[in-house]
Amino acid sequence: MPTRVFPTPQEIEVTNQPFISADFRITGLKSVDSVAISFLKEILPFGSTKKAIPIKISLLKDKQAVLQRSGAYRLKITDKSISIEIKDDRSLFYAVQTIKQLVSKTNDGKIKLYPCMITDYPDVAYRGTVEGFYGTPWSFDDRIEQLRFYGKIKMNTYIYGPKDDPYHSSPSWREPYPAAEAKQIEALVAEANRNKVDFVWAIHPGKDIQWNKNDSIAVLNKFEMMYGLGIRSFAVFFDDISGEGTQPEKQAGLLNYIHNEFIKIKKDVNPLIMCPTEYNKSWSNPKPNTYLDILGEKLDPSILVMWTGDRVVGDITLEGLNWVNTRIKRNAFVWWNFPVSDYVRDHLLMGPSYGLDIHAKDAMSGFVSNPMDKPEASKVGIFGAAMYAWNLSDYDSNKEWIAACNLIMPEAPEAFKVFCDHNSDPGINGHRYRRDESVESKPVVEKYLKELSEDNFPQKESEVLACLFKQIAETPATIRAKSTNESLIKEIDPWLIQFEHLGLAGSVSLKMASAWKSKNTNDAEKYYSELTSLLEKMQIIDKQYNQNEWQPGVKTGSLVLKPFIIELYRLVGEDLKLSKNNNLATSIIFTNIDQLSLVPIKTIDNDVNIVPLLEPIKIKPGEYIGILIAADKKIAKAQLNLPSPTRDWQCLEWSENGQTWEQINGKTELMLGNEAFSVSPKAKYLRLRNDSSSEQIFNLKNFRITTK
Ligand code: LOG
Repeated sequence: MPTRVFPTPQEIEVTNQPFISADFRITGLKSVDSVAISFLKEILPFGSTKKAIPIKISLLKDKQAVLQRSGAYRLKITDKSISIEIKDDRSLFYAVQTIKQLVSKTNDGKIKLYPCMITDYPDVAYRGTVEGFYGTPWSFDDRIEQLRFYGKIKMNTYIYGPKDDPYHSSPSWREPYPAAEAKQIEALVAEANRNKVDFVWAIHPGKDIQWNKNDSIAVLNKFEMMYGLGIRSFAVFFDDISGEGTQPEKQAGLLNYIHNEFIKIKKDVNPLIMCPTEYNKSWSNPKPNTYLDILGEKLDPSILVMWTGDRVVGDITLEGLNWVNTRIKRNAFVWWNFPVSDYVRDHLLMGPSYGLDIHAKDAMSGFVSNPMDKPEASKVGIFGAAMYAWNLSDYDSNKEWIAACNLIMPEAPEAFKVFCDHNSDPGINGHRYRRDESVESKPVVEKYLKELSEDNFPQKESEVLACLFKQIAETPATIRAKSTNESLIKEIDPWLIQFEHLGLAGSVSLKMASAWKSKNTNDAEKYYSELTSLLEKMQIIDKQYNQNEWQPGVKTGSLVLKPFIIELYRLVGEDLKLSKNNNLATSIIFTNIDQLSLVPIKTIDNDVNIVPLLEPIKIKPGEYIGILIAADKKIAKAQLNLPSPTRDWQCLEWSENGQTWEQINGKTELMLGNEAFSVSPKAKYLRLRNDSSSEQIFNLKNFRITTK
């Protein structure tokens, strides 16, 4: 049998009797896409002998609606002829991609093909990615490679919207790109076209837009400039803004203006896409006739509206889509925040793309994944998204995850799977988004600990886990030695280093527990101290690599394996009285704002920080945000940067017991600065409270305490 065709075609019948040929020729339609044809010529040898198998290209005659979709094709291969029926250029390109997957070569270089009949079309019209994360945007080379990858997996949309491109957002959205960058965009558009990907250029003007003619024209002018660079698809994002820019009537007014004055006038431009300010259910005003309904009512029906689901980061469900679709009066264009990691930068999200409803194909107009700032590593998650959006009912996240690992690291697929399997969960985060990790090892770890707690030695589990940790320790070297994908290795390098140590620490922890259980105290102590230095080494790696101001460090195996090792370390240490007075008490966030309750605290030596948030935070009257410091610490100083449009609501206070509070006067002006100020030596708590009678909004840039 030939290898599998991906994404899974809607209808496919393949025989298992291949034929062999060394010669093909094209007949039928003459004016077809030359890119697809030259690509076909790379796959199949073309000649003109009598025996050449004709490849006939014709238009799909079927009037079935699904076969009228862009990209639909029918491919019929027999040992006498190949017929490709197409709807458009994209169809031919996809049919050729499919042929490429079906072809194999004989020893003497001839082509081996299996007769088959495939009828294929996408379930979702727009499928792709949105480069929409915060942090360093992808490079030019990264993007070229992504566009080629999308062509292979039949994705047709790349939305360009990196938050940290100043020409996409404030301050420079009104300005043209500098010449060198403009040239690169032109080249990217050309590559996108070759791969039948719509390069959608997005603007993010809402931070400082003025609702007047000048700024409407400014958006239009910028779009005109981008049109000049070859862009034929446009988007306007209003996410993560506050104040003036958030008004739905004004947003709809601008978008309709762009639709009428630009999109409709240019005959070759795709429908406009917008990202609303209330882009997920948890942030939406549930009352009727509010933001989403106003957009639904006012926006031209052709404008596509993006949506991240019930939460910023979460599953996509039919129920959730139905909820928003009713309000926006159209099918939502899904912006899936996976595998993006800009809110958990010390983790990699390499696991399966699951949490996607396979019954939702008629409830969405598009489906794009927001990836990590690491383009190559993101391919695992993106592959799943592509398979899902092409054929929902066939989608199996685990099967596609395995296929992704095989495709992305064909030189070492097993090692790559091990790496991805234990680098999936984002850890505790403000979005409360967690992912499965170490799925097969988890029950073994649980059984192991249960047996230990019942005073048995889990011999079988110990052996299984010993194998696993050995494999983990060897995985980074295997990946480095075998993979030819240098960019990928570079992206994941810190995690490879940490992963090796995780494997080593795991192996030692098992030996330690085994010696301890068999009352071999000498060996147990020896392994204990070996484990201590490995754990210290892991801490050093965490402080040395991937340092950034958000979530610095390198976490791996953080859902199952690392906690397991720590648990063994604690058990043995306590029992043998070896623990080095590890003070487990830590500082915690002190807040009654729901959105913030799980936001982690980052402690480095005496520096205690609330991990900053990307999006603005709403604070109701009486709500507060602060820190309760670790039991054995004292507050030396504090430093805050919590910008807000107004400041008279901000009441800064400290407490010794969390019950009675003392106000710190005259400090609110510091809220915008970065100057440190001192706090009473008795303080254990420091918080900022909304002392006004209305809801306020602020950005959590810096909330830092220095302890002593
Ligand atoms: C941003 C996005 C960011 C993502 C994950 C949307 C529509 N906007 O909270 O730029 O990458 O969440 O952190 C967002 O998702 N804001």
